[in-house]
Amino acid sequence: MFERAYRGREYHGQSSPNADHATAIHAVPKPPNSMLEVEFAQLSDTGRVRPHNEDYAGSVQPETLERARSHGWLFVLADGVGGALQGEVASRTAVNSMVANFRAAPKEEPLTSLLQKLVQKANAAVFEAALASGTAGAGMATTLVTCGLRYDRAVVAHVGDSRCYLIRNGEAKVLTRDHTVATEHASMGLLSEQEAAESDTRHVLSRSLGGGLFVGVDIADHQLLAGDALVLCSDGLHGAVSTKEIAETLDPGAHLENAAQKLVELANERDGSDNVSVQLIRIRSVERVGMYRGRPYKLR
Ligand SMILES: [Mn+2]
Repeated sequence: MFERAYRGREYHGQSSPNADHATAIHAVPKPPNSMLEVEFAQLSDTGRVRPHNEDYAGSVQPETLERARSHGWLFVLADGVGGALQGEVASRTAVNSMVANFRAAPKEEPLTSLLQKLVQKANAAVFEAALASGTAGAGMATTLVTCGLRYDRAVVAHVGDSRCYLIRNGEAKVLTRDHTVATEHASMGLLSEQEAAESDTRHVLSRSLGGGLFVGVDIADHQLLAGDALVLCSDGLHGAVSTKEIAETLDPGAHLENAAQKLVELANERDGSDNVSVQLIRIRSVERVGMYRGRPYKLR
């Protein structure tokens, strides 16, 4: 059973020289003052039924303190859809586009405007990949959830039903709202939350990357506290594992690699019909700054 559950596991996220396996721990050398310090682990698994893993994840960690302040960290996870191998192409194209453009971004561009642009570029990249592959590419699309970290802020952007959770003081809360037909119907009052959670349309995306030249991106800025954890995941995880269980798995003593493994294992035990991917980010400390017109200044 165990072997079956883990067959076909793949590690993604080979996006930086020090992060070419799933469980890399990212930390910038400690400067004299307190600053943002981040620990990270990720895992992507094919599940027990599907022949391919159409999920894909990547990250960018700053190599220097200066880079931590001018750019920060980027995490991104995508769940591809489309016939044949198109879903895999879509999610990989989107993640690689985000990673490359984050690296190439100008210094100190506010994360909200930067992520907005990067997601639009990733959308265009998937759209073009679909066009380039002709009829085979029809319907090629992907979800995307991404999180940028700098100083004491997390900016979260998403399209589709991949989610970001914030875990603080043992409680998890979803920072994203799924772009699915069921959720849209619930927000219009056509379905109750309960009906939406059980509806057949809960897996039907109302927005995705790659469907057109432009995409509506939901984006929000959150303050971080030391001890917070962020979880990015595909629906293979949140469809099978509850918010409460995610919070419990991420208790402050938990080793991130073990927590990632536990979550994937739990999703596979319960369901296993979909690919399961998770990125776990723990905030060890933050750098508190004030912001004036999008620029940071030191707080005394
Ligand atoms: Mn999925």
